[in-house]
Amino acid sequence: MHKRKQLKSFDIKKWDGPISPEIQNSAVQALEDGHILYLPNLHFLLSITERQFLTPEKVDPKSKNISYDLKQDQVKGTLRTGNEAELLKGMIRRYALSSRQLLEALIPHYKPTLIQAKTSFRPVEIYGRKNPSFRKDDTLLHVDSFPSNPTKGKRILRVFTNINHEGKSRVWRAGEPFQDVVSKIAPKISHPVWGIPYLLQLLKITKDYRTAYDHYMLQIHDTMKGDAHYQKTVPQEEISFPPGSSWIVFTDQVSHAAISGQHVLEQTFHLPVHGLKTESTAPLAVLSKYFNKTLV
Ligand SMILES: O=C(O)CCC(=O)C(=O)O
Ligand SMILES: [Fe+2]
Repeated sequence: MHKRKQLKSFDIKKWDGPISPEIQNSAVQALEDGHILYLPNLHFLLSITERQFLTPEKVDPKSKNISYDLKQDQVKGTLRTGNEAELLKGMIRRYALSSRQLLEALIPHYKPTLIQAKTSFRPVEIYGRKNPSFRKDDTLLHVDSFPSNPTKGKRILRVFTNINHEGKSRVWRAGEPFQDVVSKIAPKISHPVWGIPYLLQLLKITKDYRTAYDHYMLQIHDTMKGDAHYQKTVPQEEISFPPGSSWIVFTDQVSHAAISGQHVLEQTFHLPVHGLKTESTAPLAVLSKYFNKTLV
């Protein structure tokens, strides 16, 4: 049996609630404390025609996932066209809307500030997948931070659902609490260099200004992944998410690695720190305290 102290289970069966205030309160607290909310009975139903999409075929070889932007109603990363592309888009769009409904029902406190970002469908087996750089290798423990996408302190909150139809779990590893990541990793990282963030933005390497916060988060991400000794020796536990289960996690806070599995749907949300119930556990607050300065 796997130890499951990182997980907090909630018996939720519907995407659109209603959910009692007791459950709402314990969910938001567990999430902000750095737990993974595990919803073993929340599955996402596919139609018979949608099941044809459960294959790595026709994924654009340049991108490992198929991504969807709800605002633009646009899919990227698939070689499918015409009616097939429309059906695929419909499936991912339904997940985008369902995961939004879920968060609004489960954590109404976030509703006014929650920003919906990209949705993804991940039909490629992650075990043994080749990565262009260790920085892109999500089988290594990391906290999320993306080089071209500064969040300027905003949180990264993600909803995942395993839609595998062959009984295959998604296997993750979860590492140490964010505080511990910072005390071990932060002493090794470099500080931002004056002028560089302007240059990165000017050259469109970043989509926005890379704040000191984004700089440190990216350094932590890269340093964790690049340190083989850390990867091997840090306390970690394996977690299996079986088909038909969902989970919600602040991936900028919870150290995680995705080891194996195929076919998940994922929705990313951003949340400004003032939208949280407790700001003190946010990476922004932890890092500002550690470096004793304002980071955004
Ligand atoms: O695909 C997965 O299971 C998770 C990969 C990962 O590290 C992430 O999406 O942040
Ligand atoms: Fe990640």
